[in-house]
Amino acid sequence: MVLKFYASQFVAAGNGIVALALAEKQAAFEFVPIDMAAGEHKTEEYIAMNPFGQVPVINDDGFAIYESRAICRYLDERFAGKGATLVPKGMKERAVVEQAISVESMAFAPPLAKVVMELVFKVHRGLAPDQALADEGMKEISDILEVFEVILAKHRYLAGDNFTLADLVHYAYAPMLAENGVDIMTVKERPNVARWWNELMSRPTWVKLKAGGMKSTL
Ligand SMILES: N[C@@H](CCC(=O)N[C@@H](CS)C(=O)NCC(=O)O)C(=O)O
Repeated sequence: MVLKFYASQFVAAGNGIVALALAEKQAAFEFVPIDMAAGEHKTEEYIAMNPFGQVPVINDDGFAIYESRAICRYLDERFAGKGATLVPKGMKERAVVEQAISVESMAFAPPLAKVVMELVFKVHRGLAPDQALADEGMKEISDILEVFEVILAKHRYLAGDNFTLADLVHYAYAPMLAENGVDIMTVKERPNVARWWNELMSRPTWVKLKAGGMKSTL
């Protein structure tokens, strides 16, 4: 029974959160690096696992699944009883986690993707960012973080006092901001967001992953 993890080498985006979920679950897996520049995510064999031709994918002994958040939920059940519990079993606790994940995917991720495109990807490619688009995205992110500030004044993490998938999904793109000189997650005007984010960024599983990359543990 081999669980294979297909992703790019970069600990970021969907690849990063699946790698973090695997680390949190202390899961043994075979890492299959996908060379996207060479189009390895567009081969017939790969498309058979993910018809969208995107990373990440996991293949659990012939059962292939894509979409990073769905993969994380699967891993939490697949490795139930090992490592951190990412999605609690209680109906109400789980609903609160799902509520926060919905906010992340529907409200937080879209403006974040806009800002990362303009201020990270374009800059790395030597292209001029569209500053108006970036500013619009930053304003949308700030508006959401204002609400996070209220939520995080009440408890340590987004869905209560335990680290859950609600927090984990935020590792996808937001770390790229500070890595590229854009500070929005730790501004002093939002002390509870800053406390939460600093805690996430210094979480041992994340620090180890960023330092060592997607380690194969099989
Ligand atoms: N919603 C998907 C997004 C996956 C995604 O956009 N993957 C990018 C890399 S971060 C990709 O494979 N891009 C190549 C392509 O679309 O051809 C997830 O969370 O897994």
